[in-house]
Amino acid sequence: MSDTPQTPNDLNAYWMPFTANRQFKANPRLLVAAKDMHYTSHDGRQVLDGTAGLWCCNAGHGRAPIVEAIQKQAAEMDYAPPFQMAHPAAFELANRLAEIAPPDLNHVFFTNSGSESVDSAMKIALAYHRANGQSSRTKFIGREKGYHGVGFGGISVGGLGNNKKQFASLLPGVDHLPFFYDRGKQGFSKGEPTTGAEAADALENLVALHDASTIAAVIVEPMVGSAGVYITPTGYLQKLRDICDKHGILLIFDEVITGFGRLGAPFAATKYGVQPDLITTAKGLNSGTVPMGAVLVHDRIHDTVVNAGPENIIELFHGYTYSAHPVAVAAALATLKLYKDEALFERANTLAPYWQDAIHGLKGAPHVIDIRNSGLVGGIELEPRPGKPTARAYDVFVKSYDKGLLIRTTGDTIALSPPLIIEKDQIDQIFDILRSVLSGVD
Ligand code: PXG
Repeated sequence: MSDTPQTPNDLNAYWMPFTANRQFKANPRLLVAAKDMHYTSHDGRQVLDGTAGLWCCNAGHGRAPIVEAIQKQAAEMDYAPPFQMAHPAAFELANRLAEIAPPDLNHVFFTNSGSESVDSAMKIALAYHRANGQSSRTKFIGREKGYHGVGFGGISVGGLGNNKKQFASLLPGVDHLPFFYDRGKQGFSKGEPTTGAEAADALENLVALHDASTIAAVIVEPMVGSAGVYITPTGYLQKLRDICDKHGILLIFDEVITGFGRLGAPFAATKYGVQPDLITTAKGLNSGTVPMGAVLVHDRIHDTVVNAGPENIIELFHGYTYSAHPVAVAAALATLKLYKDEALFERANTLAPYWQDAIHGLKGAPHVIDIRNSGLVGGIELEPRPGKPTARAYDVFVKSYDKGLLIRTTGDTIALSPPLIIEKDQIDQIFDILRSVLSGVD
């Protein structure tokens, strides 16, 4: 037993993720309720949700059809084992996802998070090449600034130094594409930058370096989320697709953030008309209500792995106790229905020009050095305080919260991704608060 008193209000035992624990616990921000576009804070204030929780509550909070589906499922059947057993709704959900997925991505592997989706997709890519008689294809190509969750696979292909440096050696056989962003040329682009697609040509250099016969897959976020909201230049993703096709390399889109309407379409792949071989998802899949992720898999990959051996042999030695958990599945089915009934992906697309005008209205506000947007996502980059990176953005985050707005900051960039049910006056409110906060920070 530790000597630490374990009283209900003691904040000590909970080791918070991706948080400055001592700083937070000295001045905690606790959320106690959520409905539609707002959180309620522990001191009873309404806080406008500018981030859909953490890029996930795309349908808004406390939506009755999702809540009821979760309650009903928990009462009817809490759990069903997913290995050599199943429950009917899991098949139903896979079919619903295949319906909205890009063409030929008709198979679904369920996970419980984005990190698990990434590791699953990487394993599926390896299993595919092996079943296809190309077991020398074992390397992965990620990209500088990529965020692919926190599993060892994900941090290896990821391109954020802070997420790797504490954890010694990672996956071997990984290389990274250079980042595509150039503020001088792309700064203050409205929507997709029109320059920078040629950064994808670096994939040819990596293929020459490693030889195509050793490369399993390329994994990229079709819009860089966590690292600071960088919108992919027009034509970049198609170039990656073409180079991958030329060399028999699989292309994985990590759509944990961009999936389910964030960019005004079911997936970024749909919006940009570029076909990946695998898509990783989580977050918006059930609007963040129950932990869940999924990998959408091309027919060719599924069929090659599943048809590789005799019928009584398990084809993929991979899965999770909670794959297709009944409560998560029920939440996802209700969420997908809500997205459809309220046409929320179209709504995001329709609101996007208003959002774009509103966010670019901050050009010229104190400290703002770039503004980036697409669909209902936005990044506002601030000039860092000399010698104190992230400090200014952190102040903006705290002051915004005090004024009733939840934002996310990453480095010195404010990241915005509101629920897709946001109204125009709430968009105005976000930028009014930010304008006044930016004027008040040094
Ligand atoms: N891929 C991408 C593209 C993500 O954005 C993950 C994988 C991992 O998902 P899980 O469910 O394992 O967390 C993510 C997660 C931020 C932030 O500050 C973003 C994420 C997670 C935590 C913080 O922007 N995205």
